[in-house]
Amino acid sequence: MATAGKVIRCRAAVAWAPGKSLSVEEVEVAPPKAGEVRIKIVATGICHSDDYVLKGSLPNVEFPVILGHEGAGIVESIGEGVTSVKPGDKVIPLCIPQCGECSFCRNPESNFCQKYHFSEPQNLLPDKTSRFSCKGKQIHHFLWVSTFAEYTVVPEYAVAKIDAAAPLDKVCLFSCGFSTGYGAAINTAKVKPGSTCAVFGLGGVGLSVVMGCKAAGASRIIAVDINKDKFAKAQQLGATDCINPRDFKKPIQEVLTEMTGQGVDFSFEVIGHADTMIAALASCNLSTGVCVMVGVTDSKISIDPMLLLTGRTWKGTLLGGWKPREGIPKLVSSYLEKKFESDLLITHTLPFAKVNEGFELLRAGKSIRTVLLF
Ligand code: COD
Ligand code: ZN
Repeated sequence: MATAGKVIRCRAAVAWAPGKSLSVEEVEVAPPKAGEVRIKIVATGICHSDDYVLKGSLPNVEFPVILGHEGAGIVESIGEGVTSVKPGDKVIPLCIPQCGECSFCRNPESNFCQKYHFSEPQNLLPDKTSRFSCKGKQIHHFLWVSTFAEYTVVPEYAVAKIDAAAPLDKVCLFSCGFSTGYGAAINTAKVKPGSTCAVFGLGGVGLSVVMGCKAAGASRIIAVDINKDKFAKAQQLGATDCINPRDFKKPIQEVLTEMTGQGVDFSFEVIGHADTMIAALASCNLSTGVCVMVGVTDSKISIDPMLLLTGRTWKGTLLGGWKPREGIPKLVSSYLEKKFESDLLITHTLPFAKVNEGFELLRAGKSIRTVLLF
């Protein structure tokens, strides 16, 4: 492409400081270095985790930064040595890389590549420099993906090549929200046919858990949220019961235990609050129940060890357990075969310039997913 090897000037939403709105600016995006890929982002979703980071709650994120981690685009140019993608390919940038070499990548049971930011900050690219600048200042990358930019640069091992037929304005959700929730049910919990599930939190990620439970053959899916406006969509996607904890005097774990006799077989916390994490754990069968934590909180949790002593399993999940470079393209193929209806998660589509409006819709509980188009 004519831009290969050159700095590209384009729009990006810069988060200059925690707690401030994003500012749509002209930024410079340097060409990819060896082992890197420059991607023209076509569409990006807004995930609650972007808002969580914007508040300054996630460690290892440095400001100013370009956020966004739910994007899809087209390869514009590649750095030296890149072999798995070429200009023109449709791709999804991955917030969890898959280097293919570390012990976790070589373990079929794990999707936690050791190049993920808990081990090595992803504020800068692996050579410890940024490809972004604005008004003479270096801007940080976010989880290496930074999809709130018209062009972004990502290491090759954090890029998944997807089917050329994939609609980018729909499959951008596979970069995080849909894959995380759907995989939490299928891969992490391994929901069994005929089982009973409870899903706490019906945002884009929680509703994807509902879809995963349904696909796995659960016979009862109890959706839990304090916003009753989320119930219609949950039912459309497979929830059999919808309950609002505020409608009950007793704790929701007691309500769920009474509804099911022994507690649910599988529970999922998809909110990111300490109290609902404990409620989700206590809601599952005390002997054989499995509780999966999808949400994150910066507060500490204290639990009664008896909750686990009786046999419950408490698990966490990142990106739904998919090994990203292999799993995400397979999910895109399943989407093209119409195996699930992830499009129903998209409630709003806005031009990129309205990124802050998209965040307001999320905070007000009015959207499930807003997709921004460049
Ligand atoms: N009880 C029941 N429901 C509640 C409560 C409560 N006390 N509080 C809030 N809710 C509901 C809200 O009404 C809303 O419907 C839902 O919980 C949350 O939905 P969203 O749309 O705000 O959030 P999502 O689905 O985009 O994201 C949820 C996460 C759990 C992923 C996110 O908040 C989080 O914890 N992110 C950090 C963890 C992470 O990185 N996960 C990987 C995905 S990026
Ligand atoms: Zn996310």
